[in-house]
Amino acid sequence: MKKFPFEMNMDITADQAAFFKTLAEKSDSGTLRGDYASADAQYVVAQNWAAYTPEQHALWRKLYQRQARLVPGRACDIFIDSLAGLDAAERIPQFDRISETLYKATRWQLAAVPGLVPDQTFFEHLAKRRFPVTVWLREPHEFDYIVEPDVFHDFFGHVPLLFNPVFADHLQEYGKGGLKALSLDGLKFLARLYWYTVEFGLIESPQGLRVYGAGILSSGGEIEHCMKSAQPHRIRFDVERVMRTLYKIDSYQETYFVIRDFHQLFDDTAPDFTPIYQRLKTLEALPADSLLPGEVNLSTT
Ligand code: HBI
Ligand code: FE
Repeated sequence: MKKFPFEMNMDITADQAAFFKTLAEKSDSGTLRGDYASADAQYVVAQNWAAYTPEQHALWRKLYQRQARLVPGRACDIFIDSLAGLDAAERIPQFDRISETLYKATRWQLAAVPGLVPDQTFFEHLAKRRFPVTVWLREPHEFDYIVEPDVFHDFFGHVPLLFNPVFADHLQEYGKGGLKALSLDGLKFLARLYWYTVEFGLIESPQGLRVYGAGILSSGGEIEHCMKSAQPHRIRFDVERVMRTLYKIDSYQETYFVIRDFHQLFDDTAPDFTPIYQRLKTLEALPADSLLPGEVNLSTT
């Protein structure tokens, strides 16, 4: 039986206690998937790379091959270029080695974690330019769908973008903004921003729309769906609109928000969100499939 930190001799904050309580209630097993027993106060663990089995490396290779075939013409250039430099096609990467390369590029590093970590901890890592990457890999029967993020989602989906200096700076600012949002009761608004950008964002390119969101890039189905399907809306990114919009975690997205470039993401999310949170608290949230008057559905080509 896995142990939560509150069962061990470890001081945890109210935020952390609430985190484990809600996640324990949400999952069938009553426990999170990862092994939190050896985590330190920042939830960092050793990756223990030598313990991955040949079968796990083989499953990684299959996941990687399927996704790598899907990204040309769909993922943004920085993703494709960075991925190629990571040498991660054959086996689960060693985080320490990647951290060295990444640090030289944008002064970011990876932090090995047992799985989901409390919001505050997550934001603290980002604010210090450390990206939390889950150490465990899904099982073969979960090839197409997992409930909690695993090493394939976290690494394949998120790490390549960290090589872009503007995106890298944005994510650090997001972490600082997250810590601030906790004190302003604005977390749900900021979580929507993360969802519709870092996880499911699209970006313009001279060749048409491209994907930069990790939730799409690590998904076998959504990468095609978000580019080709006539169903979802694809509308211009607007901070307040995004923060007002509900999202679904168990289906393809009904709306994708499109940024012009990573400078837009950085610039538009730089201002103090305090007045925005205040305004949003007085408004109804919008359903995930809303299209408001004046909003234009963009073509993907
Ligand atoms: N923990 N490991 C991990 N990865 C996440 O993406 C993550 C998390 N904890 C909290 C969290 N995300 C949310 O707070 C943000 O998505 C808003
Ligand atoms: Fe993610």
